[in-house]
Amino acid sequence: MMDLSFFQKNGYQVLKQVINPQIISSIHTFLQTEKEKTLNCIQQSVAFSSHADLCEKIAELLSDESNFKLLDHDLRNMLSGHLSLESRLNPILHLVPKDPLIQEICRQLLPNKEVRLHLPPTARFVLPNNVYAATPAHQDISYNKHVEDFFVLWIPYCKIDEQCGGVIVQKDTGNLPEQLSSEKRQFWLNGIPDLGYEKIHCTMEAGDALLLNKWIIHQSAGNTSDRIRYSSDFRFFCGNSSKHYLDMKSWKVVAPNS
Ligand SMILES: O=C(O)CCC(=O)C(=O)O
Repeated sequence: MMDLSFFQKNGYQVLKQVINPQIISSIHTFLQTEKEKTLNCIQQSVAFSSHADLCEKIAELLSDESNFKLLDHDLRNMLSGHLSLESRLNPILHLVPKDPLIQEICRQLLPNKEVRLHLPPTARFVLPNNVYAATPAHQDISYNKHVEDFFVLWIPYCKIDEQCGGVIVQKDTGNLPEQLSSEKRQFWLNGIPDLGYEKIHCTMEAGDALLLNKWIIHQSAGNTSDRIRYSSDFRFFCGNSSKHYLDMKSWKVVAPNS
């Protein structure tokens, strides 16, 4: 049994070296290739000469929110560092839920329940200084109203240090009720105002994973390094869902109302 008591008490926990190096390497290679496809797609709408040039253009666009609102949803998704839906639905990402250690974690956190994986997982490539690829402070409950009992596993495919960014959690918020005051959103939901909790940047090595419960307030830390940050997050849940999920017994994709 893995010791998940810190998570149970605090709503987050960095799990050291729980993801098999082969899985990290296969998914990392996949994400690198898919990132190229995504950048080619972006190039058709926003011409850029380098990653730095693209990030400057994104920042420029962002400086006028009304401009940004006019952009197509898929383009905004890509500009915010998300890979395309097609990439995120690739079964290579199922290597994570299929791993016996991950299944053990699921059994421990959702005992005696049929555990399912929300589809698609999120898969991100965060270019250095892409200011738009950053989630404001939120609780995952606010983004996941379609499932009741769930937890998130955030997995980086590179070293996460002070410069590369990643996830900042707010200490002592693991049992806080939902703080969202309005469902209104531009792209991200409006950030939760600073409530004064201590902020902890979860630095990690490739192979580590970050567990988050649905209440913990967290946000992205910007990527100020010269490396692209690759990560994915998996939402494991039990019970019903009104969206697609992966059945973790039959490994079949289940559509809503089927
Ligand atoms: O990857 C990130 O930048 C933030 C991830 C996050 O906030 C989340 O998974 O809810």
